[in-house]
Amino acid sequence: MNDLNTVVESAKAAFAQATTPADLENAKALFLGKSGRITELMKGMAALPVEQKKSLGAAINLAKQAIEAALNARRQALADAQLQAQLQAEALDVTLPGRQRGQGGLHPVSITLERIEAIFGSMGFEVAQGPEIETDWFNFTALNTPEDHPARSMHDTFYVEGGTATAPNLLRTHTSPIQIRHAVQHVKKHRDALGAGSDGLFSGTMPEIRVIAPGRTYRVDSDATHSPMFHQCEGLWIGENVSFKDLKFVFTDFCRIFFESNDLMLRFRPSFFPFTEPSAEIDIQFQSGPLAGRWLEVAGSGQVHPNVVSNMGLDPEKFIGFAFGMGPDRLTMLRYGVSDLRLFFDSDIRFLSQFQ
Ligand code: 2NL
Repeated sequence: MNDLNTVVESAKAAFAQATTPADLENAKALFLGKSGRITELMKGMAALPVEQKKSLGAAINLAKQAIEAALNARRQALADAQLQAQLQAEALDVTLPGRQRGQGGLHPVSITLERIEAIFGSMGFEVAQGPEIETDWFNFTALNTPEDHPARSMHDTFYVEGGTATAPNLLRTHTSPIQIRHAVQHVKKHRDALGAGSDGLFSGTMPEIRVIAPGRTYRVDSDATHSPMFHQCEGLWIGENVSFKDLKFVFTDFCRIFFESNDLMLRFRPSFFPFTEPSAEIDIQFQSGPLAGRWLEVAGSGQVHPNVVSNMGLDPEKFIGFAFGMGPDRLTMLRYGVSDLRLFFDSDIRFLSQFQ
C-alpha cells in the first residue's frame, strides 16, 4: 500500500516537473508505459493467490486511476498555459487608432489664399486666373509703367524665350495682368451683348467689374524676406461710381475677417504706383495680441489710373474704381507668427505639418 502511494506521489512529482507536452508524455511512459511502474506491478501479480490478486489489483487500479487523473490535470494545465502564452503573444490593443495612410494637407499659403478668396467671394468678387508667362504689354505697358521704369530691367524681371524684341515674354511680376485680361474680356463680352461694335473706348452700360487675382509671381530677388517666386493677390473694382470710401470699407472688412479681430486700425498712407492715382499703402495696427502697437504694411492700393482704365477698353470719363495688391506670404507670416519667409518654400514636412 505504502509502495503504491510512493509510486503515485513520484508520478505526480514527475508530471509537475514536465513543462512541455513532450516531457509529460515521457514522464507518463515511466509509470503507465509498457514497462512503466504500474504495468510492472500488474505483471508481478500473476504469481499471487486469487484473494491477494483481488485486493492488490483493486489497489493498483486505484493508484493507476490517480496517476491518470494527475496526468490529465497536468495535460490540461500545460495546454492552458500554452493557450495563455499564445494569447499574450498575439494580444491586440483594440483601442489603438487604426493605421492610416499618411494624410496630405494644404500649404499654409494655400490656406491663406483660400481664406482670401472666401472673404472677397462673400463681398461679390470673382476669382480670376491667368498665365504665369506674360507679355510685356499685359505686365507693364497696360499698367502705365514707363518704358524706362527700373522694374522692366533684366535686373528685376525674369525674361523668358518665346517673345520678340518689341514684345518680350517674361514671368509676371505681379498678378495685375490677370485683371487686365479679365477686364478686357468683361468689356468685350458686354460690348458684344449690346452690339456696340469694337471701335474706341466703351462708354455704355455694363455690370461692374469686381474681381480678385491670386497667384504666383516672380522677381529677381532673394533674401530672408524676398523669394524669387512669391504670391500676390490683387483686387479690382470698377464701376461708374466706385470711390476711395468703397476701398476703405472693403479692405477694413477684409482685415477684420482675415485676422479675426475687430480690434485693429487701418491707415492709408500716401504713396506712388504708376497704375494708380492717387495711391496709398495700407497699414494695419493690432490693438491687442502679440503684434499690438506696431504699424504693419499689408497692401498697396489706389484709384485706378485713367490710362489703365483706357487700356481695359473703358472710357475713363465714365468708369472709375480702385485696385489693391497684397502679399499672401506676408499675411501668412503675420497670422501665424512665422519669421522667415523661406520656410514656406523649403518643403520641410516638420514645418508644414504644423498647419494641418
Ligand atoms: C503692392 C502694390 C498694388 C495695384 C496693385 C492694380 C491693378 C490694376 C490696375 C491698377 Cl489692373 N492697379 N493693382 C494697385 C495698387 C497697388 O500693389 O505693394 N502690392 C503688394
